[in-house]
Amino acid sequence: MTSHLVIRPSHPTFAIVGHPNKGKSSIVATLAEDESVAISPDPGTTRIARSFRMRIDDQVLYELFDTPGFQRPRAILDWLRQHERGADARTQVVREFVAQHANEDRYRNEVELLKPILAGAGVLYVVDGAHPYGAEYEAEMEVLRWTGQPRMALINMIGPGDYVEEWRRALNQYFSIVRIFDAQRADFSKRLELLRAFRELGEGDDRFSAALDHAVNVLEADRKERRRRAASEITDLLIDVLSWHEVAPAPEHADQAQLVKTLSERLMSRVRIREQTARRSVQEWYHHGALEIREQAVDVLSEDVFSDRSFVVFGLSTKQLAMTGAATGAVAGGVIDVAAGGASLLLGAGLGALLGSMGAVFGANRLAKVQVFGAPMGGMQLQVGPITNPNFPWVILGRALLHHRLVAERNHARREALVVDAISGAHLSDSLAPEARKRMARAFKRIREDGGLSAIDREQLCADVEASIIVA
Ligand SMILES: Nc1nc2c(ncn2[C@@H]2O[C@H](COP(=O)(O)OP(=O)(O)OP(=O)(O)O)[C@@H](O)[C@H]2O)c(=O)[nH]1
Ligand SMILES: [Mg+2]
Repeated sequence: MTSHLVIRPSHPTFAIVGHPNKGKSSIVATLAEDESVAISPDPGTTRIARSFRMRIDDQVLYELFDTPGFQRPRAILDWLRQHERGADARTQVVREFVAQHANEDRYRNEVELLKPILAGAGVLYVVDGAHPYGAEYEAEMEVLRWTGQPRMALINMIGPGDYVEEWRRALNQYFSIVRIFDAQRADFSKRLELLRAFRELGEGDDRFSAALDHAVNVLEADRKERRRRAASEITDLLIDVLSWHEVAPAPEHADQAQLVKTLSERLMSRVRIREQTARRSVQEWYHHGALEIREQAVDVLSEDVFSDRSFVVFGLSTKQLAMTGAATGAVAGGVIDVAAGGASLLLGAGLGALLGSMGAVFGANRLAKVQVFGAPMGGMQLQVGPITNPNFPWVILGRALLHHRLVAERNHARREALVVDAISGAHLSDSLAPEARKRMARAFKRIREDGGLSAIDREQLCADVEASIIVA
């Protein structure tokens, strides 16, 4: 029964249609992973039909048309019935309706939403299962039946009510496939499920189902690829922030405490910026480039990376650290531990006086190594960094993993800022096997000592980071 299908583009196309304000655009945003789709509580937000293509690597997997809601379904249906000349001519009559009313403001919405359907798009009719069914929807469903295009109904749930069963009874009269799909909460697996259901809309058209199978395969492979890239980005972030240091000339008469402070701040600022850059990359891969992370007292992701709270929430526990340290010798030997946090200070000539002011200079965290040495051209140099606090890399890793998880799970229909509380952040220790933890601790130590990692060690660290990413 494919004779009524208009010649399709090489990828499947769907028109998302329905009553105003029922989540049509939200479904488009979710399925196309597009944060630019206009969504709002005001009915009539979408005013013209607009196409959104789901692309991976410049390959279009499918195309969705966001459309305005029905305005005068009864009036159209009356018109169609008046012009009826047999079931075989119904699609043609719809076409005539569009041709004759293309420039009429009265039917602007209907003309807009019918155009992509008449051009061959499958119909996805969206209703709100949280609100009761009403006879006013019948005209919409009947008009859609007249188009003769394959049709599926999606029950979205906007709010707490549950009228799914009555909706099902009504929708089954008009649609061969009826599915519940939560526009805002549907995760990746729910989206794939829906794409698999779309296959049935092809009604035996092999090219159509093959294209959707292909889309599912590409999306699954891409999901893994994003995870791999995230792991690689997080690995480079760790290597950067653990190897960096700041150096400045330190003349005998200089205010060295002030100099340490300045260099520390410079180093910390670079770390913060680097973390932001990593986050932005991850968000872009998940098509969440504009996602905002809201500053809130309870929001651990907007918590400063150097705050005590970050260390408690994201770092390893003292016991885990001690075990890790014992395994690698990371905190043992040769250095003076100034603070309980594990800072190690190598005191250079003339720096003894600094010891007393360290607390003020580094705040509560006492993070980095401070050294003074002779500059190649004579005189002294002061170096702050690399950051030696043993918990610091775990804090960076914990924050990056939580950020990744929230972004990967984030549905594109949701527009409010990403707000996270500490409770939702799974602690690092949950996702790291002890062996991996020891291996990573050794890598962190090597980065700090050697200023980087060999290709092979980097690969191992990257694999350990990837394994610790919780799959969304
Ligand atoms: N809680 C909740 N709200 C939703 C859901 N889907 C949509 N909304 C909200 O409902 C409102 C309308 O959503 P849109 O996606 O703009 O609806 P639309 O059907 O495209 O609306 P028009 O373009 O105006 O016809 C927005 O405020 C959405 O955030 C959902 O699954 N759950
Ligand atoms: Mg809309």
